[in-house]
Amino acid sequence: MEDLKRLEEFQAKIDKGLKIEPKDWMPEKYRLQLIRMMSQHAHSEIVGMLPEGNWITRAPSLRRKAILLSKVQDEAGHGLYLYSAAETLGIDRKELLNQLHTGKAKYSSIFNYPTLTWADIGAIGWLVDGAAIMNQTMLARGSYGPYSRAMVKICKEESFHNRQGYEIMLSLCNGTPEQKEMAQDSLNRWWWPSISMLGPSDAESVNSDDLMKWKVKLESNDAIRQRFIDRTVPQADFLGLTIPDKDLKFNTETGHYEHGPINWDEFFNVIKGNGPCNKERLQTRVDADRNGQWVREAALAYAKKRKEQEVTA
Ligand code: FAQ
Repeated sequence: MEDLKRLEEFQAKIDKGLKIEPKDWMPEKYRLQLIRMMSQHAHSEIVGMLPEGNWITRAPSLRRKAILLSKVQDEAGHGLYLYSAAETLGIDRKELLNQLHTGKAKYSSIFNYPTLTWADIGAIGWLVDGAAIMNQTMLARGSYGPYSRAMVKICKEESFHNRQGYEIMLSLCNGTPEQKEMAQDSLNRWWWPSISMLGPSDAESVNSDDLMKWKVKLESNDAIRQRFIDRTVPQADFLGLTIPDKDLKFNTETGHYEHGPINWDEFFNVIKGNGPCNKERLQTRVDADRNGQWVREAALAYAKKRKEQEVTA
């Protein structure tokens, strides 16, 4: 009875648009859903550094290199905010990382694709950050205080990432025919993974009902996907590039673009660990964790020593 009353009060608070804070009562399922989603998000930011990091040493100019370095560092910062925000739910960062390294926790499907050319850095900023922003501006209005607040700064930085990506595409499309071809090839490879990264169709989304009832997600996966497509197709037109979807057409009655079938088999195969780069990405993270162990130990030993010195002084 007590729990039922608390549950009603909790839902009433959410329905009023109030935030849930770490010390507030919350149903266990809400806590676990948030840990799942926020940690998956944090892991995505950290693993997401890898495909772009691959091009830092090969950026075509000092300006491009400085921008890319800054973007990749931003992603590290996003991961750290999100791990901190997830820790407010009573789980330790070590445990979260352990779940990533053992394959128990997921990270975004999109980062299991390779970055084959410089144009892929443009396509990631334009499409991947573009899709991420659509989703994250919604999450910034979500019910859990620490998550929604982390999203505000993250979204501002993602907007810069999105612009830098589009600017790379614009330069390539205004360049030589070979450069424009490189941009088109990149769009061909990143389009479908970018629209599927927004999650399975509403009919297949197992978590949406709970998350929407609790206003963690305010819109469904398909609604966000539609908004992303509607915004991105005119941008491709402006670049003079063709979206690789022969069924794509504008419906004048609904005011939306209709798209062809998404290959969900490929999506589910990637999230099961069988994408082109899954094994390499995970191994890189596991190695980075192991190689950084001595740094963490040294930092903790130093902090302990300083504390001891302060006590004796
Ligand atoms: N990849 O029931 P739903 C970024 C899983 S950040 C892998 O619909 P939900 C920034 C899902 O976990 C990108 N797995 O799930 C950046 C569930 O399995 P589970 C990451 C996915 O939670 C840019 C199952 O499928 N953003 O890009 C994916 O209601 C450039 C059924 O799905 C976030 O994480 C996927 N794409 O909706 C960084 C945002 N989609 O866990 C570097 C926060 C679904 O039950 C460079 N997350 N699954 O075993 C969300 O908004 C939601 O979790 C969704 C999925 C919308 C991703």
